[in-house]
Amino acid sequence: MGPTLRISQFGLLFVSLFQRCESLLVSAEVTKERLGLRNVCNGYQGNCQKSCPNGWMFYNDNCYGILNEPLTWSAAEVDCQGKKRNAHLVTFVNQKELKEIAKYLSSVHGNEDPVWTGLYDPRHTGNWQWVDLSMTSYLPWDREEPNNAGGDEYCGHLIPHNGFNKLNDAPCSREMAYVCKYPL
Ligand SMILES: [Ca+2]
Repeated sequence: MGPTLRISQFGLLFVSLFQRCESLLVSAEVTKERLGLRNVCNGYQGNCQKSCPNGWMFYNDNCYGILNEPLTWSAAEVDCQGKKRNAHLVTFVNQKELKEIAKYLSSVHGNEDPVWTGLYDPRHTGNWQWVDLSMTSYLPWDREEPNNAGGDEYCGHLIPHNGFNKLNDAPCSREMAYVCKYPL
């Protein structure tokens, strides 16, 4: 009788320790959310379900990553597609999303070089599209852009001055860094 009682006491102790751990994990998640740390949970080694690769940004159920080796627009898109299912060159549908991307780029890419986005003019008609078929409801072109300079600018990139929040059209053959995006 004695030993049985002791075993069940141990069982209770185990259960209560487990519950305690669980509630600590939940409160850590809540604290992270409150502090706005969800966007930087990439690289986090703990219980972070929505994790992106190290150095990538998590925002609104998507991962965004800068690739610094310069490529042409189409080579960059092929590289993005090879990274994950449904991955493409980066797209954005509103100012809020671009703001997050711009903040991320300003912190990890510096302010020197332009970066490709998934914006292009596939038929050379001035009908700009996102490569993942997102709505082109928000296209913040830089002043006097798109200007199709030289009649050969059919791919869109973010320009570094102004903190990566304006678009310019450029020749797709130009090699530059790029941002990939994929949904989690
Ligand atoms: Ca241009």
